[in-house]
Amino acid sequence: MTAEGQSYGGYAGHEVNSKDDEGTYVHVLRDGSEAPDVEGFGDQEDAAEFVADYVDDGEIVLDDNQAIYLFELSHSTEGSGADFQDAVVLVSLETESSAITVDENGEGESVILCPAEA
Ligand SMILES: [Ca+2]
Repeated sequence: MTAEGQSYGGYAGHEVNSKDDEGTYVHVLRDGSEAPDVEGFGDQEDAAEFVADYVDDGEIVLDDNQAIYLFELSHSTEGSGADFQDAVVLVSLETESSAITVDENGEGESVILCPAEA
């Protein structure tokens, strides 16, 4: 997943990719992760405010199929401007399986059952 900031102060918009930039411009929070502890730049909200609904006792609480991505879209991960709330994305992966099975009908012909009959 890619997020791009608007251009500002002579800088072009910064494109940040959740895979390529993980650990630098992107932090991924899973169930049990420490809640973010970084102040919002200027009068912006702290990253923790954005994920407050998913924090209990200082820890992130998510289902196993969920993750929260915190994007920093400025051009630096240092200093007060790097507040990791320029884009905050909750991802919930669909876990219901939709396997297709092949079975035989009463006449010995292969038929596809969809959705699967377990
Ligand atoms: Ca910000």
